[in-house]
Amino acid sequence: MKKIFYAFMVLASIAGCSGNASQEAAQNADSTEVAESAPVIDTTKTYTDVLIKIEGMTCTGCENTVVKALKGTEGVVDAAASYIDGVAKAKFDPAVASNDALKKAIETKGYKVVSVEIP
Ligand SMILES: [Cu+2]
Repeated sequence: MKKIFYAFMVLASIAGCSGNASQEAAQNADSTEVAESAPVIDTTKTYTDVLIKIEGMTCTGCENTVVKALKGTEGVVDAAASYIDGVAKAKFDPAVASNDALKKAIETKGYKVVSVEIP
C-alpha cells in the first residue's frame, strides 16, 4: 500500500506543476544541505543586485527551485523569487558570478530567463 500511495503522490505533484515537480522533489530532499552552506554577506565587498524576468514559474515550488538554483550558484549571496510577478532578485559578487551564470542556473531547471537587469 505504501508504494501505491507514493506513486499517487508523485503523479499528483507532477500534474500540479508543469514538469518541474520531480526536480523540486529532488531539491527539497537536500534542503538541509543548502541551509548549511548558506552564503554569508561580506560587508567589505560590493555586490551587484539584479532583477531577473522569468517565464514558466507556476507555484511556490517553482519559486523555491529558482531560489535554490540561484543560491547554489557560486558568488550569489542572496536570492528571492515570485511566481506571481514572474521575477527573481539576486545579489551576487560580480568578481565570482555573472548575469550569464545566473541565467544558466535558472534555465538548467527548466525555466526561461527573459532578461537580467539592474532594477
Ligand atoms: Cu511550480
